Amino acid sequence: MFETKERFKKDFMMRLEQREERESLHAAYSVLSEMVKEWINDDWQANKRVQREEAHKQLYYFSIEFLTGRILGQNLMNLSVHSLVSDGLEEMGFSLAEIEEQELEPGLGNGGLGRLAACFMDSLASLGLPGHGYGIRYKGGLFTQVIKDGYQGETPTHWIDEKEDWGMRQEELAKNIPFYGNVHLEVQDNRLKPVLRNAVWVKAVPYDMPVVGAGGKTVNTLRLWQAESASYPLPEGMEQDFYQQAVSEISDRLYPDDSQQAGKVLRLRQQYFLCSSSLQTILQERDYPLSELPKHVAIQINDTHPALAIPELMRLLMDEQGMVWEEAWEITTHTISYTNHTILQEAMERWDSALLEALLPRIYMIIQEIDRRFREKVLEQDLDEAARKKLSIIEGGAVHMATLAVVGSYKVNGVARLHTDILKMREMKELNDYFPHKFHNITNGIAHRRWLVKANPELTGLISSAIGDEWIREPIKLHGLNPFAGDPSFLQDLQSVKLLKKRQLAEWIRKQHGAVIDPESVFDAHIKRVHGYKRQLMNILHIQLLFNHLHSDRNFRPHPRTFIFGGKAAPSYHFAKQVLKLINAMADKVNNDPLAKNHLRILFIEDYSVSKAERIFPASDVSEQISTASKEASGTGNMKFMMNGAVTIGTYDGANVEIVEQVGEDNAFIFGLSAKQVMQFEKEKNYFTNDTLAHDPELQLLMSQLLNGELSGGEGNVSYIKKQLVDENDPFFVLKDLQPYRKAHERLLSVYEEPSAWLGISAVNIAQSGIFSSDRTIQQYSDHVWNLEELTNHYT
Ligand code: NTF
Repeated sequence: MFETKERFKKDFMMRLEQREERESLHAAYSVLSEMVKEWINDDWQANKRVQREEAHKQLYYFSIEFLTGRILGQNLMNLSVHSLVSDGLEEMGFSLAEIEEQELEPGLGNGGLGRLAACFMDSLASLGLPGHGYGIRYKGGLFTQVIKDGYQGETPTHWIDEKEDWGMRQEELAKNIPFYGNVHLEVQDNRLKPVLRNAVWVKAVPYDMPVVGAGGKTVNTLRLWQAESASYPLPEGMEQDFYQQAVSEISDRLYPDDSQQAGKVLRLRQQYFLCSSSLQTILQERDYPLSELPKHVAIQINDTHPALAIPELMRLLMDEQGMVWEEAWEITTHTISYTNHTILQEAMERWDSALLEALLPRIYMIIQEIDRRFREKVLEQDLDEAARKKLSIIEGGAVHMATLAVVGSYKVNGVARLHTDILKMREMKELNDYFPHKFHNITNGIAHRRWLVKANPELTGLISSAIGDEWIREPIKLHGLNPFAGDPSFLQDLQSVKLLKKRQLAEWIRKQHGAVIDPESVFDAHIKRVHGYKRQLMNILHIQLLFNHLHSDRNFRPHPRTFIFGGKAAPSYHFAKQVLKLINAMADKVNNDPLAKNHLRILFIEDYSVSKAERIFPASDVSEQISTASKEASGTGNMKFMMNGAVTIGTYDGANVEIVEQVGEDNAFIFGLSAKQVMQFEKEKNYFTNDTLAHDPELQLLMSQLLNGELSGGEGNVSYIKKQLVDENDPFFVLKDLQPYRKAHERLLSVYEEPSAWLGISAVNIAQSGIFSSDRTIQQYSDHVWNLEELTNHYT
């Protein structure tokens, strides 16, 4: 099919001609994706066979989110036929880019956590490692953001087109999951056994998606579960309609909260649904003795959302397989490992005990027993009451999922060095003292194949023309680019590529949003979820400072800048929604101001998504990574910008620390409070907004402009913003860091005005970005946690 261009053209046309609406782009998409699926299928089946026959250890990555982005283009690229197909289509009068746009984008994630899972899938397959994903096939992905009068509205996103789905329904592999009911102790086979009576059963049906690695040989599986009615009798008194409604809810939609615990029973149902169906499958598919499970299987839980895997594996091993507690615990705690992705208190999962007990009575019993046994052990140590509390799984009427996750796994990792240090020294200090060898760091990474090779073919070409293309297989070899940071002809080419990507973005924005932006201006991008700690507010306040400066000082006429924002606010997060409105209101004001508009532009990109991100990263000059130090566990957007040659303005937070370590302080613009200072203020509770405002008339003016509506042109309510900045003493230190931020921007702009210096910095950023490939991340997980072996047929 894809052996030669001519063969591809012939096959493609033959199939297209059989389609009813053969003129439509959608038909072209349908034919092309059908061909790719067929092409992948042989290798997929072969891979499954080899992985079974060679008894390779398998990794299963449990995650409540997989933010894959569009799939067709990614597969074409990893199959190494992207340019063949693109050229072939062009000769027949089609555009591959337009065809790719036909694919409905699965938005099965909120942000970094879900996207990380998708990058990991790509790296596992590309490294030839047997690693698979288990997740949920939400019918509604993350909501579509619609901006009306500057406000965010949300509409449901339905991404599933059953006919075109990349997932294959595997009816015969369905599993049944019990909820509610009561546990009875009954005598079976001469021993007392807990039996669940009167449960409500839900059927989990898997949809399997092939995950093709680079080179096309390794094809792993991403299995997404869909909830359906089970053919079990309903508990007494339950109506069929009610049941069906409750069942379909489970995989109906993704929770739209990023860094915020929802605490809703539906979310808990989703979590158990994922864990139980996945674990049942793993146990049933095995052909080795159960006691050897840890030798054959590694399970990674992506944050605490799948932490119920721990008591569920215990349940299956004891209640269904007849093991005793000690043996089941030994196996569980040698199979499961846990990644922590946040220390924000509001994101820490704590489930109300009564709610958990009612929904999952047997699971709750097991959690109680894990807690009881662990408490007993802890009592053997000489610890004070406060420390003991921190080591309790059930505490204050709630189950602390992070504690459960740590106690029940053999390794726990944070996602950037600073984050892991904070976990070990502060957030989970007591647990780390108790389990000194469990905690370790593995810094996040990104799939360079999607974020550089696919998103920026022009830059990819330039890099390869300078240093060859081995870096695509081994991204650390981007180091070879370092000497080019002083090579004027390379830098000129780099500038041309950036300008081209900026023009492409500007053109797309003109078409999509009707807005005009100037590719000669500095593109300064802040794209991520809207959140207090990510400080979009600080960015917008800084723009107002610039606006004031322009109007008060005739000599201040800075190089034109376009401030690009993109991101969604959780629907119930009022503060974030006010910030979002403020950005749009400021955009109206600034973009229409006769003086300011020559120097400043603000653009809010509606409904930020993976595919939009693929356009923005390559076109950006400046990467805004300005979270309050200590709050952003890692960040991964920072790495995507860097790899595309954007320069970081940011705080010493998350992976920014390691980015600056790679490029050196001269090649990034760092400002503001350190994590240590922030944590000190938090501990002593001795920071007051007024201390910052007292000696700063500029900030006083800014605050009055914010509060009297002048900043937003009289548009929008800022009550939540006021509450946070004034009444709550600015917990994210927006005002405290504002002047240092402004100075960092001044330094940045002065370097930008010297192209050779700026481009040199940009080149160093690209050259030093290889370490942030998720290939490196996955290799570390494999070496230090999972112990996987490369498949033998990889790259043959
Ligand atoms: C996110 N965590 C962190 O906030 C990001 O800093 C990090 O880059 C990603 O995880 C991936 O590790 C979450 O979304 C959650 F759910 F943990 F709050």
